[in-house]
Amino acid sequence: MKRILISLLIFINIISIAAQDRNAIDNKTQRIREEFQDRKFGIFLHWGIYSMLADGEWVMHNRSLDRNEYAKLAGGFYPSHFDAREWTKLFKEAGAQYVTFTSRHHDGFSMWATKASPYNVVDATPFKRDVIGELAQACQEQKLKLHFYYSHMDWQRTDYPMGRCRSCPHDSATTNWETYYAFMNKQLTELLTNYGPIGAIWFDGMWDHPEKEFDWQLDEQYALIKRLQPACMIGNNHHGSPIGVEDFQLFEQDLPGQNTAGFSGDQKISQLPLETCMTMNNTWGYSITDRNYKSSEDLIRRLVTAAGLNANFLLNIGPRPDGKLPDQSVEILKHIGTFMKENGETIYGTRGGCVPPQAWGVTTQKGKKLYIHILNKVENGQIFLPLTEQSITKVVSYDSKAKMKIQQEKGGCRIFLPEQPDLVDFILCATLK
Ligand code: FHN
Repeated sequence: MKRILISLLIFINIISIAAQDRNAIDNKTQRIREEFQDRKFGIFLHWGIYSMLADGEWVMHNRSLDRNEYAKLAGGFYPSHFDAREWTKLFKEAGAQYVTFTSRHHDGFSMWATKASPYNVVDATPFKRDVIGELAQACQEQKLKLHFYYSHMDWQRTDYPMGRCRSCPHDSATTNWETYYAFMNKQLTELLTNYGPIGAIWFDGMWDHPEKEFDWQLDEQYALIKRLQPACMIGNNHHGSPIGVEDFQLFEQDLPGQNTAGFSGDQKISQLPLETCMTMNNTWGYSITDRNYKSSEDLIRRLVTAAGLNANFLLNIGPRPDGKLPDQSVEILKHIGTFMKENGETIYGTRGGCVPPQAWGVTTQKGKKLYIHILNKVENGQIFLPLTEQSITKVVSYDSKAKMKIQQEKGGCRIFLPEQPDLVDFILCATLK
């Protein structure tokens, strides 16, 4: 009997240690996700040999280019001005906290020294430098987290099972999911083994096979990522609600809740961290004709609105084929940097405030501090904050610290504003009771 009791106790002990371990993993995942949310602002980079054609990253598909001819571009890729340190210094000064880089886009060209295929920046170009290696080093120096974009779809490989995008077709007899899947996993293993701690893998392209029955074997692939780097988050731009162990939810060209660009589909906003990615102009990869840049003010307001909606803002740049960033992008980054230097406290580490978005703007919150971002013109010199569970004791201008007159009313608090300054974001700081 005594022996049975002892065995039982040992068994219970093992179970509770296992449960503690599971909690420990959960707590760690929670912390990693929160740290990601705290970072708020990242830079997306779409760079590959497509930049040489200066017509966006879809040029191979859009012009139905022959895969073998397109591949020859690699032989001329020599971005003589590429300087990862210069890039990351600029990103840091702009207030970004992480960088998401296209390790391999849909054209199938890899921007690192992969052994899984010779079609890469080291083996197939005269440049011969490991772009990702240099970027990883520069990000570490600037304490910027590095995320990798990775395309599930591939227009170059003849083993990729073609889906909807059929502009660069290959003989379907060569399709081989097993070799293609093994290739992707080999590449992911390299990316997560050779370049230090990686913040996230950002998948894209799964929508090439909209049919539900197409099996991407995501569970196994996601498990591989977590095995190699447990702290690496997984996001997937499949234009749907998060699946499996995905750590964050992505929105393309729209803030959560919007669907102006048509990529949000019917996805519901989940409890996971959210991230909106957006272009500065209309294209992700470098385009020589696309001068349709949003203004810095517009982009700052979008960044702030994303924060108010509890989402990170991932702002894209398409570097030129010579390795420089487009002048317009550099200018925009400088403006954002000035704004973030002065007002970053009201963005970093905050969450969407207890007052939901209003016609005049949004709120962000850190503990008892509620930051009120007035982004639009207020007509009658006052704003109303609907508050049911909390009340406000004091409101000051974030900038001048001048005290605002407030009036408690049924269902919230009214704030009387001074003449609205001509600012991209007029910020007030309220103290919650
Ligand atoms: O096709 C891509 C596109 O080139 C770009 O990478 C964007 C970024 O979100 N995602 C895809 C379209 O959903």
